[in-house]
Order: sequence, then C-alpha cells, then structure tokens
Amino acid sequence: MATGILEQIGAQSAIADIAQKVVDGIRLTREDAIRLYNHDDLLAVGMLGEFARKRAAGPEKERYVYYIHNMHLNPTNFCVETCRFCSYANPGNNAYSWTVDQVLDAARGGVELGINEIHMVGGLNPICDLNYYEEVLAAIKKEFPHIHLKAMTAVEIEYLSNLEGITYAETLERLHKAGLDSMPGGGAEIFDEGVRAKMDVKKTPAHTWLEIHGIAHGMGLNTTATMLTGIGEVVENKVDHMLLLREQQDKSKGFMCFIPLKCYYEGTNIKDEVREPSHDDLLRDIAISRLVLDNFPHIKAYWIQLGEDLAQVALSFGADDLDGTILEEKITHAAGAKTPLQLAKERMEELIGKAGYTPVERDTVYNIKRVVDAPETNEKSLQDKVNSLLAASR
Ligand code: V47
Ligand code: SF4
Repeated sequence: MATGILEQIGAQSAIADIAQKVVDGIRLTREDAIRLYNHDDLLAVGMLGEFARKRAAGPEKERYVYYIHNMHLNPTNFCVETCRFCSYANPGNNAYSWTVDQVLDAARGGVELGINEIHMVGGLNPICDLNYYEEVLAAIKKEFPHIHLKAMTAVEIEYLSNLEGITYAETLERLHKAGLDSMPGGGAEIFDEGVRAKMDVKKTPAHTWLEIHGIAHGMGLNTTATMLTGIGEVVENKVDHMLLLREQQDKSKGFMCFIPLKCYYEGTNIKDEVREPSHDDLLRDIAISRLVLDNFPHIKAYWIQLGEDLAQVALSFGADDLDGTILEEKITHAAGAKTPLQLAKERMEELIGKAGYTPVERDTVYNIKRVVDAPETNEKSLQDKVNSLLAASR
C-alpha cells in the first residue's frame, strides 16, 4: 500500500516529501499543512487523506464508513450572544424556549423512530439555567435510559458556569450526574482572535474551549471538535486551529471525531466580507484534517452542510463518517441549507455503499451496531463526481 501511494503521488511532485512523511508515520508540521492547502493537485492531497484514513482504520475496517441513527434537539433559540454568522439564534418573534415536557415530547418522537442518540444544543438563555438542563437530561434518561445523550457545547458549559458562579468541572459533574453521556464539538468556530473579533464572537476563546473539553475528557466523557469555515479565515487560521486541537488531544485523548463545518449565509450580513468555501476548499479541509489530526480516530463529512454528492466524494478524501439521520436540523437550515432535514437509515447506507464503502451503523462512541452488506453500485464513478463537483464550484 505504502509504495503504491508514493508512486501515485510521484517523486517529482512538490509534495513528495510530505507523502514520504505520511507513509513513514512522521507528524506533519504547520508548514507541511499550509503547503498541502496551497498545492495545485487536489486529487494528490485527497489520495494522501485516503491513505491515512485506511491506515488509521486497519486492514479489517479499511472500507468502513460510519453513520448513526440520531436526532438533533434544540431546546431554545434565544441567545445572549450575537455571533454574526448565526441565523439560528434570536429570530425575533420566532424565538422559543421549550419546557422540560416539550423537550420530552420531541425526544419521544425520535425514540419512536428507533434513534439511539440525542444531540442536544441550544442558545445561551438565562431561562434555561443549570437546573433546567439537569431536569431535561434526567427526564430524558428516566424515560429513555437506552438513549445516549450527546449534549451541551463548551460554550454552554462556560455560560452555565458563569451564570451559576461555579467552576467548569462542577457544571460538567452536575450535568454528567443528571445524564450527560458525551459532548458535541460545536462552538469552536475558528480559534483565531482576529476572525472572531470580525464575526463578533465574544464567547469561549480557544483556551477556554480546549480547557472545558480537557476537563470533560478527564471525567471520562468523550467529545468531538468542529471548525467553522467561510467566516473570513485564511489557510493559516485553519491549520493553527487544527494544531491546537492536536495538542489538546495529545494531552487529554478524549476527542472521537473532527467535523469541518461550512457557513451558510442566509439571514446574515457577512456574505460580502468573506470568501465562500469552494468544493475544493471543503475537500482539502477533510483531507488535511485527516493528515494533521493524526491522533483523531474519525473525520466526519457532515452531509447536512456538504450535500449528498460532496459528502460521498469526501469519503475518498479521508472522511470515514457521514454523521447521522438527524430527523430535524435547525442551525444550518435557518441559514439557508437546502439538504433534506432527515435521511432514512437506508439512504445513509445507500450513499455510503454507492461511494464504494461498507456502511456501518454505530453508536455515539463508535461501537459497531451493524455492518451492512454494501449494495451494488451503478452510479457514476467517483472520479466523474469529483470532476463535475469541481467544475460546478469554479
Ligand atoms: O457551533 C453556526 C455552526 C455549529 C452557522 O459534534 C453554522 O458531532 C453553518 O457543532 N452555517 C453547530 N454553520 C453544529 C455542530 C455539529 C454538527 C454536526 C455534528 C457535530 C458533532 C457538531 O454550527 C455551531 C457553529 O459553528 N454554525 N451558524 C451557519 N450560518
Ligand atoms: Fe448564540 Fe451559538 Fe448562535 Fe453564537 S453561534 S449567537 S453563541 S447560538
């Protein structure tokens, strides 16, 4: 396999030395990652991402691509913050905050469809304080003990701790006791302070976001990590974001997955100030995160934001997870995403199978629930998909 990739990249390639490092298992530097972003041959970068994915998976699981049957729950869209890229929070008369019973009703709808994870996040709302979230988590756990509760971003942990005047560890311990099983990776945005200032992001600076995840890992809670692009960042900001995550993972080891996110602009006023990520950019984020984050087991192609075709192509660039069936997504759809709100399990499996991989239904912490016999593929080849997607985004 190793010789193959070096031949494919070619000894004359400007990234031949980086390919050799990848094959030798040598950690990539900041400069390597920046060169990969600037290298003109996108497919060569993708091939390296695919090589690293296969090697991380091991020979028995090298074709596995994971998904989860889950739902998103957003108990409130009122938020004391005003991040400029966010269309979800504070929609005037449509602001809401659910009672514990309303959250339970929504959860019941998902459980009846057979989900096994609830991914719950919301705005920063003084009405929804720590007691409220303790009640919500405990009520869901009591009625549906088999459901994994992946909830509360580091941003919400910071807010609730400040509201209560207690430490992050105390907040996390109380929520863990009430039923919190793991934490999602939202709220990281881009760690760079300059970009954050332009986007009016006042919450949770990098060191606090990382500290909270480190505390959660220390308590045995697994978490994930995101990076939001299309908000005025440059390549160097993305690489530095990944390097901070890699450093934290070396220390606390609890990140399961990295999810590159793409900003949608409807309902915001930032479109004219930023560069919208192209398909090329989004595929590089997948491949380069796979290569730089050598201590992250999984890289997610978030189909809600990428769309089905690009998410499929991302599987050949180093991603090994399509996220979940979701049922109802509000944050990206409030900003104009047109992907369906929900995919059936069968459709997830079809997307993975037709991209040439083996669909695997997982739980939140990547225990395998079911390995699916991949259906025969007669869709247009992946190479054709890459070509037409790239042509469309130029
Ligand atoms: O933190 C906000 C982003 C995130 C917009 O942990 C926007 O497995 C696009 O974190 N357009 C929430 N994105 C979503 C998230 C997530 C998604 C899937 C899986 C996981 C996981 C986490 O959405 C926010 C923010 O970075 N966001 N506004 C927007 N207009
Ligand atoms: Fe509030 Fe999060 Fe939206 Fe920022 S991104 S306004 S913190 S809900």
